Amino acid sequence: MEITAGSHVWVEDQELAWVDGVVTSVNGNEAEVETINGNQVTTKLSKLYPKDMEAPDTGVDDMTKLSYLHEPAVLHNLAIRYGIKEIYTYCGNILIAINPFQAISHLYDTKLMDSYKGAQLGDRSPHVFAITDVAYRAMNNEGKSNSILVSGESGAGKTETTKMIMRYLAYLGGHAAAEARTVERKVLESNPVLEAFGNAKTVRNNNSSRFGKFVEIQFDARGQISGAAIRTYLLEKSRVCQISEPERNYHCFYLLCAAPPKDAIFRIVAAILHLGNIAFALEGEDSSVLEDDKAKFHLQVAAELLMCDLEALETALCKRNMVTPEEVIKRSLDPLGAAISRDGLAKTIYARLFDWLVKKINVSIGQDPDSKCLIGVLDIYGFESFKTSSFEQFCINFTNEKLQQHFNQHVFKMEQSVYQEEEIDWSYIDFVDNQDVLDLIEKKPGGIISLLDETCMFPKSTHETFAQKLYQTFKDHKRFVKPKLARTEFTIVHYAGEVQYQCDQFLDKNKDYIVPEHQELLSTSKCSFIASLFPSLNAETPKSGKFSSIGSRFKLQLQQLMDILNSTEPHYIRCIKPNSDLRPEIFENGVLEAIRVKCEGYPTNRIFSEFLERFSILAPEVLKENVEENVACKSIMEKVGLSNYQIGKTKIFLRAGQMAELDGRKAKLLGESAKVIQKQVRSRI
Ligand code: AOV
Ligand code: MG
Repeated sequence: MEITAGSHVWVEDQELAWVDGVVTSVNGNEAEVETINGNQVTTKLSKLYPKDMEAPDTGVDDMTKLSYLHEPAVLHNLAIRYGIKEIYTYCGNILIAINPFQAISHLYDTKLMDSYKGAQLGDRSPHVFAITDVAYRAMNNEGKSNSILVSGESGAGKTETTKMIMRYLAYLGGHAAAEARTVERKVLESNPVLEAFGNAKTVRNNNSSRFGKFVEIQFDARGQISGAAIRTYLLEKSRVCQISEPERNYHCFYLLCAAPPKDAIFRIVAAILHLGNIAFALEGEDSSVLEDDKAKFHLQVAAELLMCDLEALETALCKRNMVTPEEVIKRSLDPLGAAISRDGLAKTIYARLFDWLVKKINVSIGQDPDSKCLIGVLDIYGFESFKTSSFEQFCINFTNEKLQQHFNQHVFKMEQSVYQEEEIDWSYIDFVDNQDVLDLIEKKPGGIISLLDETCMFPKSTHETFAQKLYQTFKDHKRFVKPKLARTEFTIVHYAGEVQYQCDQFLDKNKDYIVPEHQELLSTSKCSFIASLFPSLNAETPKSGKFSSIGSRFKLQLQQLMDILNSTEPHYIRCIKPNSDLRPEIFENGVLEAIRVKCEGYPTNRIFSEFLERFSILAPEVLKENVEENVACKSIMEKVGLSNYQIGKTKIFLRAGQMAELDGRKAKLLGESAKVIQKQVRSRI
């Protein structure tokens, strides 16, 4: 669109992200803009976006109704709605949810649930219930599994949204109230338990999920919930031992005081706390002993709680067996080695406890082997970038990349299906996704995970050699950056932004093994529950002492998840965390990404009659000709000199920017005719 003096535009603003204003003058490729907050801004023409002066003041409930689908228009629309406490907005059939950070009354009550039951999408205001209802009905009517995928950065509201989805599904597919321990109740009750053991306070979210979760809700032929399975993904083990202020450990450690006295689960949680307090001091040249009486006390309590031999626990922490062909020698660890050994023990116990809980919950809820249809609900950990991002962030962000690719493909497919329905040609629309980042991370061989595994298996490697290997291999990769002066850091250009990773703990964190001495100790615990967490021979757990890659196993799990998702009909909810000035934080590029995918095709379409109503003024003669609507639309486009648009069966499809161009012409025409009228009036006076 030609921007001239008088054009209404959006211009970038340091604080507000975007501010609207009017162009006062244009000089070459620069423009002067007077913004509504009274500033004069000089900027490049290419940095200005046209403002839709016909957009309603209260915003639109579906972004695809916007005439101009560009970043400022999208954010402005969300901001207007957020201002009137409308936290949900559609973008086609994707639901965008903005975290309100406060309870909005009646937003989730039973009356509201009633009103969404059976309603068509779009009949009522956008809501998480509406999307869930569509998924449920699609499953019932078509006999196909559906999934609801919730994504967004950390703290954006995924877990809260997921809980609402589950509540609504329980409402739709629930049993008579007389049955107290219904399946759906058990599913809902699993949430607080898993959150106690898998959520913690981080700098981004006071109740941050530190594991991924996929809940499969099974339904019988009558559409009633008949079973459920919960799958979890990679719990952040390091949190058990390493937390930096103001973050916290898992909630359960603080709930301990309220626990029933020495319940087996809390016996373990308490033991881990005591383990954490055992400090070591140097003895001789390179051996370690308990630092003081306090350490001795904690060791004793930990041993009592774990119901294992006190001396055996101390030896397991401070010594290692060296196996030589002739004999087994006990070698002492230095204090640092003993502390690492202690933390390793705590992490392993906690991880086993968490897995046990998930299994137990699954057994308690029960599976329905005859169920043909399910609704899967995915709630993963959101995108993260910290001052020091480590292996955990690498895995979390890898998950988000995978999901983003699924999302891109889904949006693209939906676009295609609209085009197909309208029988327009879409074959030449290029589709670019984030495959290159995924290749960088997971390609086998040659990706980061493969290189990490190779490094872990080579005895002499260090995190420095790993970093060097990365620098060499990916020096020309456009998604990989070696930061200036970096020796052990690397940056990945993720779809959501750049994240710098510190690789000094990548090797250790990728190795999943249990120290044989720890295994031996706990498998002989007198507490049968603890001993059962450490069975001596278990095909599922990695062989003690042998290297097993966490990264590779995680990659495999994610692939299996993607396979399940690909066999379902997906529905997407994108959560956004607003900041004080309502600008979605840098990491919420996902929504804009959907819009980018749309913009590669025909972001705007209009039913012929609507289009004619808005633009027939540009070629009034076409209406007089009494031609078919589609021919009239074509004539207008030809007269204005626009090409590359497409005429479908009922709608005209416009390329990005064409709507604005048409509006520009219209405004000019109206301006000119206003001048003519003014002249006429003046001449009459
Ligand atoms: P997350 O799951 O997306 O982050 P949560 O769902 O835990 O984020 O939301 C964070 C906090 O925002 C919650 O504890 C609530 O206080 C508030 N909140 C979110 N959604 C709503 C809502 N619909 N109504 C009211 N308050 C809400 V993470 O798990 O960190 O990626 O790892
Ligand atoms: Mg969460």
